Amino acid sequence: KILVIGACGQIGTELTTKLRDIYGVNNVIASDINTRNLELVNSGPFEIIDAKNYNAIKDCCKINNVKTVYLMAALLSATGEKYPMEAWDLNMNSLFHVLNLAKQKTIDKVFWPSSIAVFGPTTPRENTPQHTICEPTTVYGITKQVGERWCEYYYEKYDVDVRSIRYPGIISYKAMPGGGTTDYAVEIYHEAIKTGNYECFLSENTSLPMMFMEDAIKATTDLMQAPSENLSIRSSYNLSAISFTPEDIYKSIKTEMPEFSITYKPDFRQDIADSWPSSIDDSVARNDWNWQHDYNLKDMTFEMLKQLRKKYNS
Ligand code: VAH
Repeated sequence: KILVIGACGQIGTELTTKLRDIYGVNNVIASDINTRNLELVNSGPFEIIDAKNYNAIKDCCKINNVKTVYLMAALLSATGEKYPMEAWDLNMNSLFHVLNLAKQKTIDKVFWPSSIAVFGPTTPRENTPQHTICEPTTVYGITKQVGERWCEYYYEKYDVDVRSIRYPGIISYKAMPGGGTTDYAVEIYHEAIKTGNYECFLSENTSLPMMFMEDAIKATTDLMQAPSENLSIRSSYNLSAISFTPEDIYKSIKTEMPEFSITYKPDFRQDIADSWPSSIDDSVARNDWNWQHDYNLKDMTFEMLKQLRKKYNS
């Protein structure tokens, strides 16, 4: 069976649904620290698990014969700057718990998300390579950089089959993102439908690597299904699809909604965004497990606006 920790989050929500489509509802246990996503809670097996609680995770795995864990719980970049020690505690200890369960063979496969946040201001910003300088300047980025080192260590030292992706910003319509710097790229679509204008917390020319959720979920399940011998990276794979700026999104929304307006009011998240690359080289993922993104900005905008109109019944 499969356990998704942090299943109520932005990625966890859609990942759980996709895994249930592939493996069957009753073979995928969703868990989170609370039941904030009632639709998910009522859609199949669900357990309240605090990702910092080793025994809670171990008991769930043993009782339900869980063999694969997707660890999706974390405090993201913006929240991590407000609560540094909580971010270190959750992001690191949850990873240790799951890696140790794999080391002792309670489970036999782990997915753990990393992020473009592992890169910092000294990293080459254009087409950032798989192997490069990583001096992250956020707590979140530090936890992801160190987490990658631990994943590779557990693979090399204890033969733990842990797999990871450095997610770019992810845009989706089903569940809201939780405290990230790229959240503007989700909020802007909601505001376009709800109010017709958006005050953006990043400057108009801030280019960041981004991806539509459908592509992120495809990448995650493709990586987890790839033959282990094909994988040359056990820290975390660079992955990207599209890079764009707030102005690019604004213009793509405007083609469908000519009356949409935007203002720019950068806040503390501008410094975080400025420390990250503007585009990523994901050729290693494309070579190792045939990664290929499907959605460009135009397709994503079309889908986001269509789905959000339905959601807001407008
Ligand atoms: C964040 N959405 O903004 C997350 C992600 C690449 C960014 O890690 O913190």
